[in-house]
Amino acid sequence: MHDHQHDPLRPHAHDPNPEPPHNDPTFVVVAPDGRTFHVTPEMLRAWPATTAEECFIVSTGHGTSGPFAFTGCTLPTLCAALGISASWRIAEIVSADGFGTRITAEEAAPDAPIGPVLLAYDRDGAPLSRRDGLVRLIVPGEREDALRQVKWVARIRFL
Ligand SMILES: Nc1nc2c(c(=O)[nH]1)N[C@H]1C(S)=C(S)[C@@H](COP(=O)(O)O)O[C@H]1N2
Ligand SMILES: [Mo]
Repeated sequence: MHDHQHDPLRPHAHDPNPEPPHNDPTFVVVAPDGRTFHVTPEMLRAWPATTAEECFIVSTGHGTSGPFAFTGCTLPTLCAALGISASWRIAEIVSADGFGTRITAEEAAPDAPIGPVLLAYDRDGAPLSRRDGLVRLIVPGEREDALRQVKWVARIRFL
């Protein structure tokens, strides 16, 4: 029974959604000054790539999968490509099925202990399918419950 409103940025452990909410992998980026951008996987592929080796998706209900090598863009790379100032402190990342997490600027740094945090489009050198989560947020150091491994990123807001 739910006695509180669902907050996508504070999901509780649950059965992961296996089906993409829709087929368009385009996501919206909102800059701190309110400018918005539409970003496609093709745009991400044109920007500097980062690979995170030895990633695991740890599902509390369905066990662990991996290790995987995920490739994608870091949040600082995304911001540089879009001309968003590096002075943001928090990124709110929400999927099309209402699932999300917050990434701090410290966590987003490419050399952060929890990272490199990625907007991933490849897994083990092959394109992620939409069903696999394209575009998927990968937080390599999260090994508890996969609640930050957000599939189908739909909106990123930098604060
Ligand atoms: N958009 C979205 N991302 C999500 C979820 C979800 O329901 N929707 N479930 C999370 C949970 S609880 C798990 S265990 C993993 C499952 O990832 P997998 O489908 O790659 O195994 O995705 C995470 N990311
Ligand atoms: Mo999960």
